[in-house]
Amino acid sequence: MAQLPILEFPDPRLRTKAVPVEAARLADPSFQQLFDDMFETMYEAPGIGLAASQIDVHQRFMVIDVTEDKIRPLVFVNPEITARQGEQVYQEGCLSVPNIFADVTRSDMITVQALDRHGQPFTLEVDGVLAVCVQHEMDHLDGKLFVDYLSPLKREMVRKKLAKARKQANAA
Ligand code: GNR
Ligand code: NI
Repeated sequence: MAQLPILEFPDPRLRTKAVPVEAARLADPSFQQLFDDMFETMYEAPGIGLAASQIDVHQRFMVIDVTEDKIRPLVFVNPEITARQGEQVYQEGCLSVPNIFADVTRSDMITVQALDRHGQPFTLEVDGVLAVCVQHEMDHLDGKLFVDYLSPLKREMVRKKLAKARKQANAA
């Protein structure tokens, strides 16, 4: 097991559009190791989701566990949202935009189809924070970040705040 470094805004690599996973690759032990390492990285952060894009792997998969006790680890490979209903506003954060939080409006309830870590297709109807997280991670796979929903002025303030925090961390 290993913790992986997480790319941070405004790293241009976070803007990469991820390509579909070839399902045959899931039989590869190194791919399975990657899932385990992503869960370890997410749990240690701590976070409730992690998209491959954030660890500089530009293929369409992500891991999520929104439970307090790490009892529902979910892997989504090649996820697609097939239905949406309603709207919800949730205060989001992102491991690639540390210590920044902002309200984002997304679909309230979604149906998502994906492959699990072994290549088995599944369909899940989700709402609440899990629905938020699925949409947030799928945005990463398209090179999109939650700060993109903010005004350009606010996004620039976020960029400056992170640059300052990094500078201070390096000076210490
Ligand atoms: O850990 C995370 N928490 C979170 C809170 C509100 C909305 C979305 C998220 S996802 C985030 C982890 C992350 O950055 N995933 O890409
Ligand atoms: Ni994120």
